[in-house]
Amino acid sequence: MGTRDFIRERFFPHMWCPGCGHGTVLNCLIRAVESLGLDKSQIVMASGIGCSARISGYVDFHSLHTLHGRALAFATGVKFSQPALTLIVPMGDGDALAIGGNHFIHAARRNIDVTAIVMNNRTYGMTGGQYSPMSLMGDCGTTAPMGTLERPFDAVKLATAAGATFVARTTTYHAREGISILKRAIAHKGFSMVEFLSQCPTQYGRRNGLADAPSMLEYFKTHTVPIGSEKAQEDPNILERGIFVDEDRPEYCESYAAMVQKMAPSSGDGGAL
Ligand SMILES: Cc1ncc(C[n+]2csc(CCOP(=O)(O)OP(=O)(O)O)c2C)c(N)n1
Ligand code: SF4
Repeated sequence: MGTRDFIRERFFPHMWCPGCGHGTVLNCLIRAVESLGLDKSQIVMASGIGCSARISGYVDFHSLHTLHGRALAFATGVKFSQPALTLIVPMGDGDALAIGGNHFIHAARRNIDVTAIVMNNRTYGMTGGQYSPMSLMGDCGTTAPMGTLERPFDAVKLATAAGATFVARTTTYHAREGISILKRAIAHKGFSMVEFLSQCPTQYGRRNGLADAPSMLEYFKTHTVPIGSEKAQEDPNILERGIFVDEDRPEYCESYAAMVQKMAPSSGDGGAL
């Protein structure tokens, strides 16, 4: 199987603006899936609403395009009823951490075997550039014309504190790194969170001094460093990239199956209590 086999070509051309980073995330994802040798009939993608969420239309997996903020709830239901399937959930930063924030922390806490990809463009792209919980302090948006006064979440710290057993960050500039992180995240047994800094030149960049995709990619290049680099300790504007958490803990569906097994009447005793 080649990468094109994972694409629904009939839905192209895609709806993303020229220079949008979400296409790069799609590209990294299908390359990761191809190199893992996964059977596409065993993959389910559940997404909510947003430019990021539209990715579910372009992949030739089983796909559910659901409600804003609720993708992880749908994914949890699918995984719980069919634990052998591979669940991938692409979300925007608004989808994952604003309206969907509660689902996000609880899916992480449960350690259900789902790969959550947070496509962080620091804005609500689809609805016209409102600020999001990932907008940086001072960033401008349609709902913050003078700059937002709020501090952003750190998605890596949030996922880690909530209990995710695989936590990583990369950017659309670092596409090769993105492929290898997505491979590790999908192969990981448990809740995986991959934050992908993804550029939205249309709604974020042009309001925040980064007028086009190349300048936004340049920003990802100059404002991120591999984990452990001293630069990040010295400058709070520099973000670390890489895998922050990768640990084994009982996965929710497996723990539930073990409990059901324990409760099952032993053969021959008629199920008497
Ligand atoms: C319940 C509900 N509230 C609000 C909306 C409107 N809405 C659609 S997409 C969106 C935000 C999209 O931003 P994000 O999730 O960050 O994704 P992006 O478009 O930036 O990729 C909003 C508020 C909706 N569809 N449903
Ligand atoms: S509005 Fe932003 S996030 Fe949406 S398609 Fe355009 S560039 Fe991408």
